[in-house]
Amino acid sequence: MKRGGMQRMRVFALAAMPTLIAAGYAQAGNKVSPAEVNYEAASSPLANVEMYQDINPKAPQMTKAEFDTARKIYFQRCAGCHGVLRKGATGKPLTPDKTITNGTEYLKTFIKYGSAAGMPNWGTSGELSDDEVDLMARYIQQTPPQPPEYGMPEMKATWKVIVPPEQRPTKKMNDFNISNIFATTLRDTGEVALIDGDTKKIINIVKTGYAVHISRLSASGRYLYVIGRDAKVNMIDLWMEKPDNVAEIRIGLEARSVDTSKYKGFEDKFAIAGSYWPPQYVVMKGDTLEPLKIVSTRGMTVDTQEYHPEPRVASIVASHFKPEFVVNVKETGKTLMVDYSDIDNLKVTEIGSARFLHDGGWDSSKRYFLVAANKSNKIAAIDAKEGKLAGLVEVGAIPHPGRGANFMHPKFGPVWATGHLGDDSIALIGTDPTGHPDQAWKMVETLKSQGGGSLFIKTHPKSKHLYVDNPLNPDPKISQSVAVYDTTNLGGGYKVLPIADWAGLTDDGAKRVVQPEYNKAGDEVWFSVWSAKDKESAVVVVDDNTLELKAVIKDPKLITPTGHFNVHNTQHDVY
Ligand code: DHE
Repeated sequence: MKRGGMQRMRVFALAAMPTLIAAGYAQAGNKVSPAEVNYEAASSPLANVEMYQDINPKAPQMTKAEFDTARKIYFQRCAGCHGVLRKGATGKPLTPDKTITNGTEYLKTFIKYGSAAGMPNWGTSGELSDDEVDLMARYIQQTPPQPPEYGMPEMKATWKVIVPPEQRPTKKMNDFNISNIFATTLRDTGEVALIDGDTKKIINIVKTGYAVHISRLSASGRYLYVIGRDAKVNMIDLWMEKPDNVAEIRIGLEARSVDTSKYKGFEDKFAIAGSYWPPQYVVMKGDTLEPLKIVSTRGMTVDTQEYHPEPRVASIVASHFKPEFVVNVKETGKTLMVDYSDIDNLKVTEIGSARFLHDGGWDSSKRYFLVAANKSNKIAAIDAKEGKLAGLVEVGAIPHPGRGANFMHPKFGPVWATGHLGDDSIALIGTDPTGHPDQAWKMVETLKSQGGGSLFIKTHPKSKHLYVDNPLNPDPKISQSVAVYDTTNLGGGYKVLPIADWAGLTDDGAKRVVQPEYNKAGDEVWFSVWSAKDKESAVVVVDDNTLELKAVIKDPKLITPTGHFNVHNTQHDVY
C-alpha cells in the first residue's frame, strides 16, 4: 500500500466505475465530498492495537496474518468514515449483515473503483493493490473486532506527574508575555511549538502525543493542555523559565478534545478529556491530571433512539455560566452538560439536537454554544444558562466552524458565522434572542466563499475582518490562499490573500493554508502553511489593518504546523 494520506488528493475514477456501484450508493443520497473523505481518512492510532478475531462461519476465511494486515489497513484508511465497529458515520455501515449479503465480488468492485457517493477509488488510485482490495473485501465481512476497553487502571498506569505542584514555580519565572504566546500544533512530529507572539521566536518545542490535535488553556492562563490523537494529554506550565511538560496521561486509545474548568471558584481545578475510543470522557485534577471520574457515552441516538456502541466525544468546552462542561457526542447527537461541582454525585443534563456533532464555539455573550451537526447540515445552539436547546438551524453542506466567528452584522445585530466543508457558502446565524428576536437562531444571510473545503473561520472583537480558509479545496489556488471579508461591508465581497506565496517556500509541498488565529491585541492574524512531513512548512503573520504580510516564521523544526492557539484568545474564548 502506498502512503500519501492527507497530502494527496485522491482521483475519483467515476467514469470507470461499474454501473452497479453508481446505482447502488448514488441513490442512497447523502453524498460525501472528496474533501470530507480526505479530512476524515487520517490514520487511527487503533491500527497498532491487537484485537481478537472472531471466526464467523458465514464470512470468507482469513488467516490470522491476513486478518491483522487487513485490520491495520482498515484503521489506517477506513475507520475515520465507517467507524471503529463499522456501524457507519460519514461512510455507510459495514456490518456483516450487510457485507455478507453483498458478497466478496461486489465489495471488491466497490473498494477498487469507489462510488459516486464519495467512497474513494482505493484500487484504481493506486493506494491499494488488487490483493489488498481482495483482502479488505473479505475483512469487512468478518465480525468487527473490538478494541480493548480503557478504564481507571489503564489510565493510572500511564499517568505521570513530571514536576509535582509543590516543586513548580510560585511565580512566573520568565520574561515572556505569556498571554501572547501561540501553541502551534506540529501534527506529524507529535509536538507543539510554543512561539512568542511578540518576537515571533520559538520558545520551546514540547513533546506531546501522536498526531497532536488541539491545545486549550486553564482559566488562569498558566497551564496549557494538549491532546494527541493517541489520547495522550500533556500539561505544560507556562510559568517555568522554559515552559515544558509537568504532567501527562493517556486517557484512552484515540481522542480529540480537552478543556478545563472555567467557572468562578473552580478556576484551574479540573481538566476534562473526551475520547473517540473507548467512547467516554474523564474528569481529572487540574494541577496533576490525576484521573477522577470516567463516564461512558454509549447509549441511544437522538433521532431513531437506537443503541449506538461507539458514540465518540467531539468538542468539549467549559461553561462560563455554571460549573459545567459542555460535552458534544458525535454519533448520538447529544450535548451533555456535565456538572463538575460534585463529581461523586455527578449530574448530567442531556440535550438532544442532531447527529453528528463535531466542532463549535460560543456566541459573543458566551451564553450559547453553537455546535455543528455536520452530517445533518445543521448548527445546534445550546443555551448554557438554561441547559436546553435554544435552536437548530439549517445551514449549508457539512458546516465546519472551528470555533466560528462572532461579529455585529450591520442589519441583523450579533451573528455567529460558519464556513462549510461541502459547499462554498458561509452561514451567518443571529444570536441575540433579546435584542433581535426575529433573527435569533435563523440563518440571516449567506456569503459566497472561494469554494468548499473550508475548515476554519475567524474574526476578533477589535477587527472588522473575517478570514475564511479552504485547506481541503482541491484547487491549490484556493487551498493555498485565504479570503477576507469586511464585516462592515459584507456586500463588497472578499479579497484573496496569497498566504502560501507569501511564505516563499521553494519546494512543491501541498502548502495548505490552515486556521486563522489572531494575536492578543487583535491586530495580527497567524496562518499555518501546511505541507507534508518531508517538505518545508511555515507560519505566516498578516497585518490585520493593512492586510499585508507582516512576518514569515520558518524553522527546520516547524514540521507540519496546523492549528495554533493564542493563549489569551483561547483562555477567554475570544473569536
Ligand atoms: Fe480536527 C478541532 C476532530 C481532522 C485541525 N477536531 C477538532 C475537534 C474535533 C476534531 C472533535 C473539536 C475539539 C474541541 O473543540 O474540543 N479533526 C477531528 C477529526 O475527527 C478529523 C475529521 C479526522 C481525524 O482523524 O482526526 C479531524 N483536524 C483535522 C485535520 O486534518 C486538521 C485540519 C489538522 C490536524 O492538525 O490534524 C484538524 N481540529 C483541528 C484544529 C482544531 C480541531 C486546528 C481546533 C480548532 C479551534 O479553533 O479550536
